Amino acid sequence: MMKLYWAPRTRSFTALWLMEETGQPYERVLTDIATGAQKTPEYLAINPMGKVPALADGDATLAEAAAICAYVAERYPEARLAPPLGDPARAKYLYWLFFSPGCIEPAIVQLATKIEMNPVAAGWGEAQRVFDVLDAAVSKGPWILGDTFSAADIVIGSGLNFAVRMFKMVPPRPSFDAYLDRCAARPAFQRAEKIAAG
Ligand SMILES: N[C@@H](CCC(=O)N[C@@H](CS)C(=O)NCC(=O)O)C(=O)O
Repeated sequence: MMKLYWAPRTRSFTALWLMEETGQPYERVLTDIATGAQKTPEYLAINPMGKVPALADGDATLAEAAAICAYVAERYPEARLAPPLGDPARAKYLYWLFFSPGCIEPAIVQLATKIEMNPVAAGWGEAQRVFDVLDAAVSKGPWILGDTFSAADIVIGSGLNFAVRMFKMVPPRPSFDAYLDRCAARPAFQRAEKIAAG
């Protein structure tokens, strides 16, 4: 059984939502970041960054919420959380999976800190453009790939939920609200929210 290392009210929510969507049993290992449990030698052997979430699948271990989503979606193909190899939808699936850590996360940090960056040199360009691109993508709906829900929605949806609804670092937009309402209506999202509340 996979083991998910998590802590309440953190980015662990992404991995909790993911595991709940799979319908597979998993063990939750509470890793209390308030007590430094994420910086013990045992935990650093799993995630040398000393952050949650992390996942162990037998001897295989990994961290980074988006990577965990990609890994689990492939391990449980019957959960249909990723377009299969060879499906053209995989191109956009991978694009959005990487867009979150590559563009959304740094854009959020830039908005929160107001640090000026050269948009040509910064990999995410301009924060405003990141959210305009995302706005256009989620406006079409219902999901980021159109009719098919995927692990990319878990990564994008939990990131937006974190930034727009929980921490109010990104101004709301009608398209974000409608998309987040669709995410929040999923039973797996609701179960994960209850767990993540601690
Ligand atoms: N890039 C990581 C970020 C994970 C992260 O920043 N986790 C925070 C909680 S939201 C954490 O574990 N902080 C504890 C620490 O840094 O000591 C991911 O996407 O999984």
